[in-house]
Amino acid sequence: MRDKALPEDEVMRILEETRAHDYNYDRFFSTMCSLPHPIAIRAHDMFLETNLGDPGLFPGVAELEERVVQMLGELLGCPGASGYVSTGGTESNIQAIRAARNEAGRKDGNIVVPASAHFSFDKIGDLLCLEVRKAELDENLRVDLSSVESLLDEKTVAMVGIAGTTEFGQVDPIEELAGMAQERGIHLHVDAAFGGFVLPFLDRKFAWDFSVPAVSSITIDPHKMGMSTIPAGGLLFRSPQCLNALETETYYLTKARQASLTGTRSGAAAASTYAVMMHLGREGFKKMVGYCMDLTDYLVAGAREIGIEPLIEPVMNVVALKVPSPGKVREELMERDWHVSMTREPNRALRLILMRHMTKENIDLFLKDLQATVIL
Ligand code: 0PR
Repeated sequence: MRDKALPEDEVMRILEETRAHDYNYDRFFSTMCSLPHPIAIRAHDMFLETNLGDPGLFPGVAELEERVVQMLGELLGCPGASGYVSTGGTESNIQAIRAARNEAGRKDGNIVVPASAHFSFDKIGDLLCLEVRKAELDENLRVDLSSVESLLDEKTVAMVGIAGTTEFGQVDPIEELAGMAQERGIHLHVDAAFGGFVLPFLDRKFAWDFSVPAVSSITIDPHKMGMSTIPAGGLLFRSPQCLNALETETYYLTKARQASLTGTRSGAAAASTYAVMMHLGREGFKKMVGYCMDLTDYLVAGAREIGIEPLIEPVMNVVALKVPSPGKVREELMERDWHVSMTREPNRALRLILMRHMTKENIDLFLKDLQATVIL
């Protein structure tokens, strides 16, 4: 740290200069985040210094968080759901599995997740000392049920299904997983970090949320398709006991017990999420998701015109394109200032997410570069 103070203007100049090194969203096909809705930014600013870690000092924002949980519960088929606004999908997944493990009361357990699970589940295995068993995928890149079945045993504390996989945007057969979970009395967690704000607004309907009786918990991220500011995640439990299984005593705070993973946590995330959900309503979200799906269809049609096929017919606004040497193609595209990512082996492909910051004009430009790059 410096010894002497630096004038504010000077600091701001450094910040601006450094900020200019960041890339711009309009060239991003690789991100599940997007530009926050303007009302989210206003709400975020308004609640910047609030701390939900000590909610007795900020009962106003604590009330907003409760309303967010209530609205998310309604959206996901369980109006009385318990939960809280977390920092994102990783925290929500950690906490869901931690609750399941604590409820099961065993420390030497395992969890069964699809091979397509987000890497947060590898962190979970390490943190919670659980064995992470990965079930194979079927030809549609959904988890294979017989593979799941073969991995379950008496030490399984949780099963995971994904509603909107990170790489393919695919939805696992949640009802069938729920059947297995119910039969064995195992906690079923649904990771809808991405799909949670997509699936309710698609014309095509899936059975994946709390309307499926054995679904015990859901991760849903406002900072992905919820148009909120970062860091805003959501964790919901069907039963309040699960949330209780996460509580620790907080001896000297305004509230005697705390279920969140972090202590100090920004109320800005809850305010921002609340503002967007109230302002847009289902109608606004349907429009935004419709826009992203329209972009998805446009991209896939354009890719097909230049002879490039998707790995699966897109279910939501995530597309995996089959190209030769995807790693090289990605590098070439990055040189042309396009940011795309890749899926894992054995289904290596170019991965694109069509978020609300994308436009058809930029898709046209991108497809031209993609064509040139693939021919190279
Ligand atoms: N579950 C699923 C299904 C996810 O897709 C993700 C993240 C998570 C959990 C973890 O969420 P947090 O990152 O909020 O903890 N999916 C994106 C990914 O890893 C996150 C992301 C967002 C990555 C923006 C890059 C980026 O630029 O691809």
